[in-house]
Amino acid sequence: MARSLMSGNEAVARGAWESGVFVGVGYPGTPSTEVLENLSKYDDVTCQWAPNEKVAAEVGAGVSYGGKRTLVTMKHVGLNVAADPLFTLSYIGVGGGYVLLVADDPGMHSSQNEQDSRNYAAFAKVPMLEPSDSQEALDFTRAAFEISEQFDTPVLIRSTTRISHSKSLVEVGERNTVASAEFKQHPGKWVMMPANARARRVDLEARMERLSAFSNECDLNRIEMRDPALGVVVSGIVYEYVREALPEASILKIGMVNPLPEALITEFASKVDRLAVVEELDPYLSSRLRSLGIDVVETGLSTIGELTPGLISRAFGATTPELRDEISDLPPRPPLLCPGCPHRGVYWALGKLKAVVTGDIGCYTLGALPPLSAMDTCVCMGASVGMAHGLGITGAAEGRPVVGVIGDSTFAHSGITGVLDMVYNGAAGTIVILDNRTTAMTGHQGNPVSGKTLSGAPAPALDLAALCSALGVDSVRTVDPLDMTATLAVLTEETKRDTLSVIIAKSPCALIVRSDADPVAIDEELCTRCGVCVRLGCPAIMKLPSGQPVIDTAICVGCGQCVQVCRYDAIVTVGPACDFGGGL
Ligand SMILES: Cc1ncc(C[n+]2csc(CCOP(=O)(O)OP(=O)(O)O)c2C)c(N)n1
Repeated sequence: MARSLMSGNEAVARGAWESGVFVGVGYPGTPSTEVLENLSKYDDVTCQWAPNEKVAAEVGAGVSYGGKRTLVTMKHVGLNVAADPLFTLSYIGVGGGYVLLVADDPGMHSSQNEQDSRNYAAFAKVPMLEPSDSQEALDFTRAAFEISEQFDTPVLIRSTTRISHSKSLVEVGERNTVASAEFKQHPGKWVMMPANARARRVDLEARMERLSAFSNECDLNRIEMRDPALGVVVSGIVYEYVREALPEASILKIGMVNPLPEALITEFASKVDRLAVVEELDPYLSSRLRSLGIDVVETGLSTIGELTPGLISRAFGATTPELRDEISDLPPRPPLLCPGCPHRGVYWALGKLKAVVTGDIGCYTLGALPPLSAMDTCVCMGASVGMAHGLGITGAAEGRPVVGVIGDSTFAHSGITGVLDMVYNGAAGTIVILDNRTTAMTGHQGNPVSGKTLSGAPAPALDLAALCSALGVDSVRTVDPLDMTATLAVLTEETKRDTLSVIIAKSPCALIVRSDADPVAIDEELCTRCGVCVRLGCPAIMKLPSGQPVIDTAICVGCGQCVQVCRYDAIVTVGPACDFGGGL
């Protein structure tokens, strides 16, 4: 059997491919993104980015009803967006196997909140599998497709950042060819109107009963008996941590976290003197165990953020081995907009206008950080538009313009309906679409605005200006945000309107279009150390202890934004800094 070093995300993709998956569909979001990117490398699978997770879940449903296997991928907050179809898909069940991979982000490495998606499995009444390493990521994905078809249900796989992004050895197999069924009319199953749904609701409970029996018998859950003095119940990455922190402890490793193997849990509890649950985020397992009448010892471990072997070891009073929690001697590296980032020009102009800026999620969220400090809110994808509308209604900005800023991918994801709402309700305000031609934050995925598919093939690029005009927006203008003067002028004019306007700030991400401009440097004779260039927050511009700003020509891409804000003409072009052309 061939072995390969794989991340959890690569292994899920491999498991789906081996399962004969026909279509992979999702929306990018850390830490889930690479699942679909890897699945798309297999020639015999159709893989697509959808504009958002709800659409992805529905495309997957269509594939499944057509009798083919499908993998749907998203990050935890994406499941909020996809929750509407999911909660009814559980009634309907599947044609071909339907597996939805959701990746949680404990510790919020790259997310606006922490969510424990295990709750979704219980809430939506769908089975959920939770792997502990890359081998299980592959094996559980294969198992998930089997369970989906055997029990006629969508199946969730829950990953977390450490599973998705850590690599371990995986034994890989061959691709199964799955017999395909054709779509057959079956209104009682496919059409969820009240009369049909009431019947399926009863079936759903019966299915969960059958799945509970399966959970007790399957090899996804297992008892590892060691010292019976302490038994620990775990799932996911925490299994690895507990093995390292408490090598003598007996373990009940739960791979199927919904429905739980209640008989197995009771059996394990009877075999150990003390029973503990160690889990990241919500007390999902411990509260279920307590509701079974099982005594669970308090560990004192936090329900906030990630666990580590060190934290677990200390919670159980263990002194050895010495487990380090984090590498504390690394200098902090705050995230920054890249040199040459076109978002910077918009934030500079918004700062000049003292605008109240409702923000959104993407690279441009970094505009909230000093020195730009030009974004006042950030909630979830698409929220900038609705919030600009709501804040506008209150009049609380007291004469300051209210401006919503939203990236191109985010606009396609969930900004369009917000603009429609503003038009429909006669709202005033300004929305800036930061069109950098890509989904930069998650690694430059194509989207409906960029006109590139997941495989990089050309696709029709959404004409944002035409769309906004068609929605009924009074004024739609396009600017190049690298032209700071023009951007400030357009923003000044548009924010004075008492109707709705949309400004499309269009310039490609500095990481996708390589600059051929020469880098710039500061002429210290002319520089007055006023600090305006430093306040652009460009990583290429630093301030020496003397107060003198200097430009690191090795990372300057010559975008010219600092040249435009310098009132003393002290920033000048120099020759290429390095033989790779001075660009990124
Ligand atoms: C519901 C949801 N899905 C996915 C994500 C992950 N995510 C964060 S920002 C972003 C898109 C950013 O692209 P864009 O709006 O084009 O802005 P850019 O990063 O290019 O500036 C995505 C997909 C999320 N935070 N929430």
